[in-house]
Amino acid sequence: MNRARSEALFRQAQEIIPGGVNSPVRAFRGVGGTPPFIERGAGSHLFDADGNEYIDYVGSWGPLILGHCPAPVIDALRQVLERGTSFGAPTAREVELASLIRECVPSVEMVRLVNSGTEATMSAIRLARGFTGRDLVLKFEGCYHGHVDSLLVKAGSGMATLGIADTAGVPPSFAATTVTAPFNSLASAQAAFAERGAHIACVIVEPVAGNMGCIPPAPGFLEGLRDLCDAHGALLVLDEVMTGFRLALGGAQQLYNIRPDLTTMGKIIGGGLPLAAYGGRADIMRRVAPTGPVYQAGTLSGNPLAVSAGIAMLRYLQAHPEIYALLESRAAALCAHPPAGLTVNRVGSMFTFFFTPHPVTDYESAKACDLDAFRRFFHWMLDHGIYLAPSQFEAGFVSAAHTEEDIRRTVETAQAFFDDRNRLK
Ligand code: HOZ
Repeated sequence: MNRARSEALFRQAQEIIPGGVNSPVRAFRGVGGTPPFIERGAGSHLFDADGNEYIDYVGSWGPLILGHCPAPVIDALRQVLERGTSFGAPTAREVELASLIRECVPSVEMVRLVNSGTEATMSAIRLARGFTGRDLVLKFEGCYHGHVDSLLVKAGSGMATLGIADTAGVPPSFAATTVTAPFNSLASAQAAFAERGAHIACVIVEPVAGNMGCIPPAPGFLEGLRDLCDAHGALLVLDEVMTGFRLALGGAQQLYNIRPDLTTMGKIIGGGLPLAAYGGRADIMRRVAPTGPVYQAGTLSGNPLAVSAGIAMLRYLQAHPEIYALLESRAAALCAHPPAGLTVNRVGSMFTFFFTPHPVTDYESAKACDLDAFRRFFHWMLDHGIYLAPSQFEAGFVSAAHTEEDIRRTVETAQAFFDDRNRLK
């Protein structure tokens, strides 16, 4: 596959942008080589600067549940584009989107719109601290909640890919406000509460982890966290940036029947534009300025373009509940017959092929995968026109735009890799 233009662009980019990318996970550091520079997307396919075509399972890292350029979102954007790109003042559309979010996610009684998942989680834990008057946050190893200072402790996603345990630039006193426990270990969370429960403001968790690869919650794990929070007066924050509107219209909390105190949302909620949100119990959300003392703000928050895209996306999903069954069946077909030696984790349209024969249930078991075999598999797939996340520690996403033919081609291409066992060595 010719990637001469991408290679030239990557060389140029590295002169002027750190690592040549505007977010580390795009740099291919975990797999080596040159990332294709993308020119356009259509449905389930991506096209790079050299004219190569790929079936896309990254989906912009989650937002594109309808694929690239879905008509409802693009039409909505066209309609608002010429009326102004930002006002820094309230608009009717923000009320419409907030109401829609509440309809889809009933635990979100009030909501504040922000621009990124990082802003959402940063604001949610500030609010949890302001509401409870406590300082500590319990997070889980391998979960990633954006690049918030105190949450970059034992974090997944790019930190896992680059092998960075704890980032430079975060004062030890900030990191000390974070208590960690292994994902899916309720006993460890119980121990943390037994030791420091009076100081824990909140537990923040990805209900289905997506940032150490896809890892479902063990039965009783989320319920146990809910009980622990209730018993100790802490708040439960579900980070649904990845799972929200994807695993069900009401997110993972609908799927697992868990009612959090606060929820963070991003990705799908903005229809592919920069928009995120945090929301939850009204008595907690009223503590946000200007009604309460917890300050949080943003010039572009509630931006009219992003909000219009978000409304179009959520309205479409609400009007087409059959999409979730379609996603389930496409993703199930993709993951149906894992070759020996591979563990496939999947929840709905989120999945990861882990290069280990053992169950992957937490960060330790994810880190035990054969990263070199993953690297060879990744490049084999890419060279055959299948675009996967360039890291063992990321989830893949199936969209409603993926066709049976896309899935068939992907399965066949993967099978061809495994048919030659030597490729695994
Ligand atoms: N949560 C995404 C990756 N796991 C974020 C993408 C990024 O860091 O650019």
